[in-house]
Amino acid sequence: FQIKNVLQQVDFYEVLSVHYQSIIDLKTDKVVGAEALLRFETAELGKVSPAEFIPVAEKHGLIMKIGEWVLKRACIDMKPIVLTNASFKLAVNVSIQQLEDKTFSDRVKTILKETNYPAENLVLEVTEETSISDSTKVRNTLNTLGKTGITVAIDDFGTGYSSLEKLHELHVHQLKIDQSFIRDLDKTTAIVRAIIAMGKSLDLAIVAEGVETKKQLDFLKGTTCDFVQGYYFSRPVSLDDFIKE
Ligand code: G
Ligand code: G
Ligand code: MN
Ligand code: NA
Repeated sequence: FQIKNVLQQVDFYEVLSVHYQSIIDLKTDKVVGAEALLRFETAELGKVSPAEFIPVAEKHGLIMKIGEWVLKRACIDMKPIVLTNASFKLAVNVSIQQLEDKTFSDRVKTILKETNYPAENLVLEVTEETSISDSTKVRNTLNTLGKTGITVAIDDFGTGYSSLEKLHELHVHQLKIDQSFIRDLDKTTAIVRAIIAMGKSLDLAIVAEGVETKKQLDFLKGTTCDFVQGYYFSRPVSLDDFIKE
């Protein structure tokens, strides 16, 4: 209730900020991108995780506005980096509700135009849910976005129910293996190998999330996984700290 009131009554820039977490190329060990992660903080409520306030925003019809705010902020923030590193990719999370809105792809295009940010340098991350491949609205939005040159990634892969084959029919280019698989690698080695092999056979780029140890990294270096992300390299940090890193 309080989160809802704040989001409805206060300008987003007063309570929201965007942090960035590096994404690293496994072959070169170089930073090749960053994921934008929303942060919410007020004097009264303190820090509230997006896992808590995003569902509130979705429930009260605020997710489109918040999603546009994050995307625009992140494009402005990352533009200078893209200018000096043409292959740098900014990844922004979007919720299914945004993809179900038929104005979404036009709104994204407008933001890219306004910020003069290249579509080729943007990844939109969609959490894997059953509805992704079944919804015609989502399918249409992903197809339209795919044609603009934007990369579409399936986030938290392995936690939902979509088959890789179904995903391949959508305009999806990247899989992000859910961090729970990396955390429990002792038990999930075979699953992780299988996800990477299947993903690669469908020409998808693979990102492993939640890499926290050298051991996890060394395992992944022995696979054809493309990119890694996690506390071992960097936590999500403010723009200032990200630029310093
Ligand atoms: O950064 P953190 O681990 O607290 O993020 C928790 C969850 O919130 C993750 O699933 C992440 O994808 C999601 N999230 C973070 N930022 C955004 C955002 O800008 N939009 C949406 N839809 N989800 C976000
Ligand atoms: O659902 P999504 O993958 O977008 O969520 C990303 C979330 O995971 C962010 O909130 C980020 O803070 C968190 N995160 C990123 N790297 C690590 C990590 O190495 N370990 C853990 N436990 N969380 C991480
Ligand atoms: Mn994500
Ligand atoms: Na996510």
